Amino acid sequence: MILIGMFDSPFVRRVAVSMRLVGMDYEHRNWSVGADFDRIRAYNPLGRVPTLVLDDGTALVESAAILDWIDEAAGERRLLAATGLARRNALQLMAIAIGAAEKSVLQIYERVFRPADKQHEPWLDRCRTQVQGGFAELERACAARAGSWLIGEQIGQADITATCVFSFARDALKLDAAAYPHLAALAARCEALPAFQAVRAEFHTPTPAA
Ligand SMILES: N[C@@H](CCC(=O)N[C@@H](CS)C(=O)NCC(=O)O)C(=O)O
Repeated sequence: MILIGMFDSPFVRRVAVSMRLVGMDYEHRNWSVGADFDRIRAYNPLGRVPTLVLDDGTALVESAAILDWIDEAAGERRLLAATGLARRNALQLMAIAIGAAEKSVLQIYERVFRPADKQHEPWLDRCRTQVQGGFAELERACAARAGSWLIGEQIGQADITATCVFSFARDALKLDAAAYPHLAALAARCEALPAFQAVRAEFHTPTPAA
């Protein structure tokens, strides 16, 4: 299998961490959404990452859909409960985290892909408010489960996604981690694991292809 995308992306990283945690091997293509846009489009019509190319050549796109496939293939090692309240609660936390990630990425793209005179501060402020709202909600969930995993008794997809998004925002947006102490504690616990350390990358500002 081939995983396309850089590990500074929280979407790519949550897929990479998950594959490691369930024991799946992959080759990595460290392609940038800026400079390698055309190479990525050869596998994904949207030109986005993550893209996971299966051994039969099928290219899976969109991190949630890829994680769904990983969980199905992982069987008992799955990272998201198959049914019930644990699944619903985890999906809600993941949705909040991913929403915060999308609004973080949009702030970066406003600066990278738009000329300076076309950047719109009120839009950036709205994104910042949304990111803060998302992290505040995750902080409440982490505080309620302090010292434990977000759902259940072992690490799961909610922990992985919350950590990948939080670490990304801290690196890329200089998010004030001290404002979210319980989330920071969860992230520190996850980041200490080999599966996270193996796919850690400094944030790299994409450069649009010429
Ligand atoms: N909803 C998508 C979001 C993926 C995403 O936004 N990836 C970024 C990299 S962090 C990307 O491909 N950006 C290029 C673009 O959207 O044109 C997912 O979960 O996979």
